[in-house]
Amino acid sequence: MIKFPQNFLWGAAASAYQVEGDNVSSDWWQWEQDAAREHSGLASRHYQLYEQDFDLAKSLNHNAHRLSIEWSRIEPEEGKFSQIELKHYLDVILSLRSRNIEPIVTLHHFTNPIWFAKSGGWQNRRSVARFLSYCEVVTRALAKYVHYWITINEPNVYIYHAYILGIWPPEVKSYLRAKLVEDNFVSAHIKAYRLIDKIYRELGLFNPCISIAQNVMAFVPCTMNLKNRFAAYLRDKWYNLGFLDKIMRHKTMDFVGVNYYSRQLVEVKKWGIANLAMDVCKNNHHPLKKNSLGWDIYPEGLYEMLLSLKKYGLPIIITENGICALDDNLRWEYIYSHLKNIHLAVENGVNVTGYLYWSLTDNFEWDKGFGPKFGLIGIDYNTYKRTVRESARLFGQVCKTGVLEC
Ligand code: GCO
Repeated sequence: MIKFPQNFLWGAAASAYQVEGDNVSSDWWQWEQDAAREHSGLASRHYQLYEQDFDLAKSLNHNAHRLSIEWSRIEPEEGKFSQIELKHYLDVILSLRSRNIEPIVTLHHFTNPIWFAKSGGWQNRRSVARFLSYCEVVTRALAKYVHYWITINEPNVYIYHAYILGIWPPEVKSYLRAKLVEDNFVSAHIKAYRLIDKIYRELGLFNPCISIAQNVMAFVPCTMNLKNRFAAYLRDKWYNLGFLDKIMRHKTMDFVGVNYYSRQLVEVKKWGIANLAMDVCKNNHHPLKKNSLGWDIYPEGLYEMLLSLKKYGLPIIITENGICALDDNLRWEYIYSHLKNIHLAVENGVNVTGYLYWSLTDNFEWDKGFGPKFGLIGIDYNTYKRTVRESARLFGQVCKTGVLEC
């Protein structure tokens, strides 16, 4: 029997664009219309059905839920803030609180307002000021009911897909412009942290807990030659820890938000910058079970990562961990094995204070569409009927007791 610490945050995570539906003022919505892509459309209709979803989360003994605020709803035109949408998100937050579920609120989860994207998005040096203006309006509206804030979700994933691979909007392929965006993201987080903190002090409220949600991967050398080991080290330093180190230096992180999914098997063909940064093993060496997107299932990577994050001396919340799978037995096996590795890290002195499974319901998996099924709760996209999966009930028992039966 494995017992997790008292007051552990247990629940699930989601993002507005992937679950709400009809986010028509978002750059992603426009991008979907411009190309023959799967449209997010009504997504999981969470905008209308959030009370139903939170009833299910409550029935599954969740005491925390991570959501994001859709910037393009709050500010569909630059400088014009929607009181109706601010009220909607206040209702969502109060709906969680009324069920004794702790809201963990993300301010930026990959999507931007169309007007922001048209002005150059995060490449524009005014992007930071624009983001702060949005953050101020939302923070003042929700501060009283929100203890946990995530300023930016996975800046590394967003930059990699949108500015290096160029497969997400705005489809740029430029290391230089990626670096510019990263600098603006770092500045945006640091200033947003200080702004949120100032607002809470002005309002005479408790101290909020503010961080980012950082995607981290287990970079594992395929063979232990120097190129592979050096590349794995570089990727860990840049991809996993670079942003965290920067915001830690500016003392703008109250906990470490960690999104962990998988392993990357590093096999570098030759000594070259792009090779060291990107080459992976394509021969399926050291094969592992995979999710339906082909990502390796590698729970021990989370243990190793948590040990390396101990250096920050801060509480750590697993803000995302999940699997897309048609076989729900594999979903429970994934959850169980990752929880075991989290607990092993706790036994080794790592201060993990929460685990949020990605995701509460099936949802829109960005450029992959609705195919990947991550949800604890399945969605029938013809009727929007919710079906609680067996893995959700098994996880719900752990949420209730804090105990993982061996
Ligand atoms: C991410 C995002 C989520 C994804 C999830 C599965 O980590 O990329 O936070 O929006 O849907 O991780 O890929």
